[in-house]
Amino acid sequence: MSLVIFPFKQERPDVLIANVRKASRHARVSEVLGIGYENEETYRALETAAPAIAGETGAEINLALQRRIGSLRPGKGDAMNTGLDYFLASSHDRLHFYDADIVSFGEGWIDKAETAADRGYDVVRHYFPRARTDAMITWMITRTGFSLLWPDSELVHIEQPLGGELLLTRAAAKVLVDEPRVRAQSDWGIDTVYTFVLTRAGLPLAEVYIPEGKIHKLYGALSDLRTMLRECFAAVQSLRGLDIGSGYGHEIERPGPVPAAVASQNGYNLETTLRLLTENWTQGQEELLELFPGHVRDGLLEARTYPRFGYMDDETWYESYRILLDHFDPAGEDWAELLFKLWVARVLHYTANVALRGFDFSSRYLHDMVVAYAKRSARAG
Ligand code: GDX
Ligand code: MG
Repeated sequence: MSLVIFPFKQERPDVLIANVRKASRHARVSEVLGIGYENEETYRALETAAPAIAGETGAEINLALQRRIGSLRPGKGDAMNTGLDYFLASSHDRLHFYDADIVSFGEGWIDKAETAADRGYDVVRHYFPRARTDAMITWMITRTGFSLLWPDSELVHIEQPLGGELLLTRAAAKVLVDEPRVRAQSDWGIDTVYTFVLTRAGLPLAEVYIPEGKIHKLYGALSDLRTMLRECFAAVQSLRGLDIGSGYGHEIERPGPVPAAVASQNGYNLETTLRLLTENWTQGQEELLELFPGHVRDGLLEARTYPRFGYMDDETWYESYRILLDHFDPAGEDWAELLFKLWVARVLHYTANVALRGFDFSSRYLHDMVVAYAKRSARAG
């Protein structure tokens, strides 16, 4: 039987409770566990609702607070690692993780993962159609970094390496628990490190396609993603130099038609984002820019008064990323802000030159971009 875990931190209680109910109705699920960041309103709402859901569905519903396991900012990583320990101490065969804020979640998500696991996969990841300007950390940070650093590996081909929706068997959970890097990664870098460590272990991997998409709490401006960006980049950088082996092939379910709502959606507010390039400048950032090619330095410096981004094409992003890998200091505030500005410029360039051309064009472009990065990096050696 399976355990479903929802890590959560101040979410809409009605959304979390509805998701717990849906998961607990599934025939394969005998327990649902919510792992909260702290005992606040969402936590207490689930606590109150749990006995009724258990009565209705026959599944056990439990709550826990995340334990302090890692050494970075206490965040989603501690919650997921708390979940892994709970799972391995239980008698369940399989563990599912899902984000708590998904309004399109359904029993079908569990079905798809269970069916793939029945066919022998130890790791099953869900992937989704996403708005063409969504997933910009996934594409520009994680997938780009994986292509640069491990161009011959399976990592290049994983659709959503940051997705929080996945199934693990006991064997897969054991691999994660035994890896000190995983234990240390208490922040947003957790998804990156899970993906890396599971791939390095060569565990059979399937990705299943969820056609209705992941509809969840949206961010207002790109600035809300600052911390996630910094921690996801630092996680990739921390793995640099590790051996992963070459690609072993994994099953990817073919994507189906994309819902009109996803195909037409824009992921962020352009007007508020443009201003981000002009704000929060320090002398320290200006000095760090000396490390970058002349056109990046000059372009970004001009953005102090006018939001310029025309220089940040895919080639320039590749070069800038290499420099970031060599020099970025995860503890440095000037570095965090400079990384953020470079990434904003890259996202704006992509929006103006690619995303405007439509959903299919953008999807092809992004897939081609990471494969081209991998080829270029493999040639460079
Ligand atoms: N217990 C706990 N503690 N839960 C947390 C914490 C924390 O510190 N931080 C976030 N969560 C929960 C949150 O309530 C939600 O259920 C889930 O983790 C994901 O957080 P959310 O704010 O919805 O993040 P977002 O932007 O939707 O990101 C998710 O997708 C990204 C992606 O697919 O690109 C999340 O799974 C990311 O890890 C992933 O990178
Ligand atoms: Mg979310």
